[in-house]
Amino acid sequence: MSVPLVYSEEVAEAITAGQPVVALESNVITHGLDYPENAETARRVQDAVRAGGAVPATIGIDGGRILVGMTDTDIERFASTPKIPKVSSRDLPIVLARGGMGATTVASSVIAAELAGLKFFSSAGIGGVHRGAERTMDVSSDLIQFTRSKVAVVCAGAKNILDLGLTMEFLETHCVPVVAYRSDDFPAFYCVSSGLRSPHRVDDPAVLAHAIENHWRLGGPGSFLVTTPTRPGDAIDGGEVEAVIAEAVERADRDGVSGQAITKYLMKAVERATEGRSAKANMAVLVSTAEVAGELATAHAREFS
Ligand code: PSU
Ligand code: MN
Repeated sequence: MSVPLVYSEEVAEAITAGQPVVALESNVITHGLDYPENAETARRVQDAVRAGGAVPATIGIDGGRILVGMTDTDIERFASTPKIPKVSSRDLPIVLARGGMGATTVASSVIAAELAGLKFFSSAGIGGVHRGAERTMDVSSDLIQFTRSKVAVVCAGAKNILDLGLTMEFLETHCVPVVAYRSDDFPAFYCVSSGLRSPHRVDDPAVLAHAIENHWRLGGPGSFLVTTPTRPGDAIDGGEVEAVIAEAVERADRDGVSGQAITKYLMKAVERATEGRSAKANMAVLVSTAEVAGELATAHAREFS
């Protein structure tokens, strides 16, 4: 018996027609933004995938089943229902068995994408190695899942509340390809650059599609990471937020905030320090990443279907 997947009509039709589909996470809806901005943003992200030429498949858990594609009604429900649990890969079997709703992280969403036969997934910010991980061992399951699920992950890097140098090292050690699409550096979510150069730059979507397939033909067991930076006009200056983050990381340590709660704690600190500008930048990068993912999935389908 396999895990039940429930496809939205739009996604089911796209799969039948061989159209490109981009999977999206739902944890960003329930835990990343507040209502009603989260619902509005989730809809705009889906529209951005469509503008890129592909069909969006927002992933979520409901009543013991994995939703592959959400309607506007589903999105409204996920966005407005309080206390939907964050479901990462290791939580997935339990939440599915228990029933009820669950919001998927990048890790659990790529599991669902692979099960559903979808080759592309997009999220503006992936999880990574946390600052101080040498003491806390806080490394996101997202990174582990990238070593296991054959999905192309389009993102704007990861937030610089993480240790992006260590995150890049982890990806290298575990043979996860990283390509900066039409850019040179590994981006840092709403910052155009993390200050780290990406190991590869590719400008041609067709070349990128072939690189992704080559990874799997060569026996690569997991994901292929593609980064696309936010547009400079929507970006936040990395230097500006660095001091705030460093201070908030120390404060979190003193207050005993760790584990699953740390990301939200640090994001709120940045939001206060930038007087809400980071929230706007957050929305912009979610939308621009999804649009590029739609374009890349479309180019991939052109090469391989
Ligand atoms: N990065 C963000 N915002 C987020 C997340 C990551 O900028 O909301 C979420 C994503 O769903 C990601 C998850 O998959 O946090 C990683 O959580 P953890 O570090 O607990 O694995
Ligand atoms: Mn963690």
